[in-house]
Amino acid sequence: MAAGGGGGRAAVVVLVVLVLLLVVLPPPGVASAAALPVVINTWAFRTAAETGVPEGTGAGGAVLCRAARCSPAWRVLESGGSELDAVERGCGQCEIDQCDGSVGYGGSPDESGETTLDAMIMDGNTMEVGAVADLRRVKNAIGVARKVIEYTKHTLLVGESASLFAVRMGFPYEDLTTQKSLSLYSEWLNQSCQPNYWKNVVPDSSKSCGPYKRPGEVTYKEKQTISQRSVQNHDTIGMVIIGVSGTVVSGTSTNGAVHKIPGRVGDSPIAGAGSYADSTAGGAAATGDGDIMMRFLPSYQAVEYMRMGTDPTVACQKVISRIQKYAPKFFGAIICANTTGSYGASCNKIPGFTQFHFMVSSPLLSRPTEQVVDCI
Ligand code: SD4
Repeated sequence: MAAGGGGGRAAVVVLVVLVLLLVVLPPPGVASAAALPVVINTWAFRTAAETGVPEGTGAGGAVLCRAARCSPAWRVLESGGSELDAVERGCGQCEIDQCDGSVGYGGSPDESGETTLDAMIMDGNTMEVGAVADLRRVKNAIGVARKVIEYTKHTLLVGESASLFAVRMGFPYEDLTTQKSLSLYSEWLNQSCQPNYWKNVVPDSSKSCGPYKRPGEVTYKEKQTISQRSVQNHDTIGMVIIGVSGTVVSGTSTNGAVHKIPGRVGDSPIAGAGSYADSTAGGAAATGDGDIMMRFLPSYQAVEYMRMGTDPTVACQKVISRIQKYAPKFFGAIICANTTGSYGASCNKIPGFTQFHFMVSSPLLSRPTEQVVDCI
């Protein structure tokens, strides 16, 4: 009798534990509402270590942002800030820290040696977008993008006029050139301006510097090559946040493609390309060779796949596959999150780029956590 009573109690305890586990833990791969908010961002752009000291240097001596500095978005949410505040702060810190030399000032000099910036921010509740492209002499590109939402009825401002707008909004004019960008520029000049983004011009752009002209007739066709951009000179910070109430926001910031032709704008400030947010479906952000990726509006497409119920990882993979059909050697990756807080990522496998790292913060993780996916 006593043994039977003990067995009964044990069974009840086991049952209670099982019920608790079912309530507390989300099923694998599917985050419950308890898992919100979620902050995800491209690359291992963590917010820097608690010491605030960068942990190391990347290719070309670029500072690698680690732990709580590049993405203090989480702290904004924790202190009651909005999701838009958080994405602006997270990407803005990367601009200050010049994450990997490809976000913020002093990176990716164009053909004239100047650094120019692209950024966007999107509110998935109102579907408002603020974006700046080819922004010159202003460091806080995502901050200016936010002002486009707050103080204009426009979506995208570009070039010198975007800079004038920024100054009117109180941002300082600053030189974006640094010793590093100057030396990247002079190395490139010394290498006969290789690589560059011209084709079908004279003199032959694969051998010499410009100025280039249209030839009398086109004498050769561009071959499909591995993207000039690569894991060595990545890349954009793209961030997606799903707030506790399901608000979805996204943002990007980058200094674009190194040695770009002046005037070139990449995918990052283009809604649906660089990122997309819709609080009725999810959010996505892309990174990589924007000249190719923007043709496919991958972030919009990923969100639409998620709206149809596709798992975020699969949505990301489907987007990458669509691009692969036309540009099998493109360099690129995408992160996706749906409104339940489930997330995923995918990337195109090319030599030297077989895995993609991204950062996740969520209540299920005790700290911002680097995650990795195999490219497809
Ligand atoms: C762009 N996707 O401007 C951005 C950043 C980049 O390789 O250059 N990525 O294309």
